Amino acid sequence: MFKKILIANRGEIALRIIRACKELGIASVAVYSEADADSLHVRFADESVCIGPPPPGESYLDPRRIISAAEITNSEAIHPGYGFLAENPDFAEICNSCEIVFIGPHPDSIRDLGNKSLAKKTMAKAGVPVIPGSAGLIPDIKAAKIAAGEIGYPLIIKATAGGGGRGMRIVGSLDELQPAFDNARSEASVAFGNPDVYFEKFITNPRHVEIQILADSHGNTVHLGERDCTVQRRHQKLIEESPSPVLTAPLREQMGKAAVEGAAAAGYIGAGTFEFLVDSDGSFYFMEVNTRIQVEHPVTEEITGIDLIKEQIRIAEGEKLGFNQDQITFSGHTIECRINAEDPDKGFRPCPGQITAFHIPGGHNVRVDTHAYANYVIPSNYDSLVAKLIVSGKNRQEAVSRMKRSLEEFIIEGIPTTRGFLQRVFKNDDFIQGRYDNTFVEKFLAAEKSGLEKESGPVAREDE
Ligand code: MV4
Repeated sequence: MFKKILIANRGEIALRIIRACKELGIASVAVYSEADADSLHVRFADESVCIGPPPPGESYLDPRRIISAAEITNSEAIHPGYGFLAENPDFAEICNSCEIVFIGPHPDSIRDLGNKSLAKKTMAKAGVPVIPGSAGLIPDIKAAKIAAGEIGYPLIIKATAGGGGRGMRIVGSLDELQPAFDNARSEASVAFGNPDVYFEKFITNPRHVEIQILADSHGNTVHLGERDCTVQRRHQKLIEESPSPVLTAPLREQMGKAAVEGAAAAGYIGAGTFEFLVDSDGSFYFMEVNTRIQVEHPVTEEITGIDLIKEQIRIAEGEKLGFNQDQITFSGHTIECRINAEDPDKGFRPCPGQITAFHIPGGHNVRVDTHAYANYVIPSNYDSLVAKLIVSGKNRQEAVSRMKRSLEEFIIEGIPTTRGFLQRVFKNDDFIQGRYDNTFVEKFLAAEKSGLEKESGPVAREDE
């Protein structure tokens, strides 16, 4: 077993990893920037090292500073959390060459799955359904016209180095093709240092449903069901839940099997997430693999009872998974809301600053993952996540009602947050009924603006 792990991250996820280390009897090392000296991850870790000034490039994103901190503290392994260096194959490689275990997949897996066009080919070869589109990269406008002729319109242009919605272009007709192709390539070149793009048929009004997998280094791979992350705004997830309101048991089994077979075919080791689009007639298509622990992982932890961070650590130690697919069971319903320091009235613009009052909701089946506390100052250098509110119930109706109650109890003063917006979503009849697609937030905001959005009445009692 590892004696000491360095956490190359900050905020709630650093705390989450420190908690797992404590329960496993592993010492933890926090790294922090000058902007995070008063952060809870620094207080709760066994040791801490200041790694530089507030800009991420000079602290959390600099492999040299992280590796130095690991070496001076004799850390045997590094957990990267999410964001920052979590999906950087070069960093994973540097860790391994310094004889520090990178808690995550092999660098080659991160690199190959980070190439979205290659990942799609790998998955198609493994029998995973993929979105119809070009066989690979589209090198020039001549190839673009041929591919577009085969795929038809509307189509979507995606950057192979992109992901999470960055660098995409929807093309409605032939006359839009050339400018969209040129713009997509130059945007991808600037954003990712790689202009390569591929084409797909554009799926209208899909849902984003992702499958969590775990794979050990002994060839065992399992899935832990799905998370429905359809409620997003500009590719930022706002609400995640499991089970997905649209998945039937056979569909869950098919998608789970596809993810497990895809992971096995890629030789994947560790925790991973297979993202799928589910269209309005229940067909599912692979999109991409996230090779990190995700923000919304607690949703899966609550419905399965499995601690995903501990599993990541055990897998990195070379242990076998302690369960097989049949031993993984799903119980009840879990919903997560992300509470961000953003002003929904001003286009969700980030609003860092001092939290003057902070009270978290409690009671049965309520979990709050946060690094915030009263008088904490949210620095302006990092993301705006203040807290994840995760509630569970015996069914969706109970979880929805518990989320409403918990959002009401949550007090955050001093900064604008997304709490009030979330409260309004939980009064929307379509949301309450689980009827939503990827255009939900946009339409909800438009309806509110025009005064058409009306609250649903009181939720029917369960015995009615
Ligand atoms: C798509 C799509 C429609 N058709 N691909 C957005 C996130 C990134 N991983 C891929 N995304 C999409 N890919 C095809 N072929 C629509 C989206 C999309 C989306 C998907 C799920 C949830 C919200 C979304 C918001 C905008 C676009």
